[in-house]
Amino acid sequence: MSLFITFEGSEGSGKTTQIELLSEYLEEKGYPVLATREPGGTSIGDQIRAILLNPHNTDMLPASEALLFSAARAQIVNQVIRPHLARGGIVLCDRYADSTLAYQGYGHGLELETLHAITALATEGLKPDLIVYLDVDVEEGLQRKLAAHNAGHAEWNRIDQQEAAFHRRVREGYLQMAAREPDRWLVIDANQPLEVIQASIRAGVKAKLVAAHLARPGLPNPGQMGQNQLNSACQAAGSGDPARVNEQLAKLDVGCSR
Ligand code: Z5A
Repeated sequence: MSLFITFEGSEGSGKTTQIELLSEYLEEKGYPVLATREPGGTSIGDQIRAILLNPHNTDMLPASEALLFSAARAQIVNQVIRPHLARGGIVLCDRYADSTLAYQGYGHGLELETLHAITALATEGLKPDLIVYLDVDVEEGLQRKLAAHNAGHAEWNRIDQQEAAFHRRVREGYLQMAAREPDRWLVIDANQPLEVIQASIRAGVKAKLVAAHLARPGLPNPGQMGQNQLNSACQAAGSGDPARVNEQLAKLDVGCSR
């Protein structure tokens, strides 16, 4: 059983923090977890990252950005993500293709159809099972990132320095994409305390683990009844209420931890 989970959100939304907490939790449960990030995660990807985020590269065109992010993505998908999924592991990736749609598409105004085509080439069609979107107010996120930068814990990169209107378009783009595919996107209010956000993420991941478990060949078909309960569990996860999702999962005749 493999699971591919990506984390999306504006700067300072808390992706890195939440991935670390989720990774520890899943490892404790015995799952083989690989946490990685974009751009980067491979030798070539890290070199591309340095070009992309260098604050001095102020004349970089949006099209160049889209192609460079996609080149780094092609490397990480082929060399890191697919191999781990093929071994039955769980991949947690800090940003993925939806970042290109949000930043280069909605943010910079590049044509979404073209970006979908480039992305399909880079990912060979690999899509996440779950996209966790941490929705933070743009100003709050930028303040968090600036505070982390001033404390020496984060870079202040070329894309951070875009104007606030750009960051608002990015957020709006994310919300539109999430609204179109509610079964794959888990939208969480990231203005909340860390533990509340983590509890909602775990609830959503548990629901996906149960779904992946049920889909394994050789297991009894959950039947319509089980499927309905599973759908309720996934919807409860979307509501951000861990108690509700646990209640729904308990009605299913499967465990969600190994
Ligand atoms: N980009 C793109 O344009 N196109 C693409 O295709 C891809 C990326 C893949 C990568 O930057 C940039 O590339 C990114 C998008 C663009 N834009 N920018 N800038 P990056 O990798 O350097 O950074 P990032 O992905 O944007 O993440 P981040 O800004 O570093 O933040 P984060 O990982 O989401 O948050 P964090 O590091 O966990 O938390 C930030 C601070 O907030 C930290 O001090 C935390 O302690 C604090 N924090 C976290 N959660 C909370 C809560 N809940 N309350 C209070 N404080 C909190």
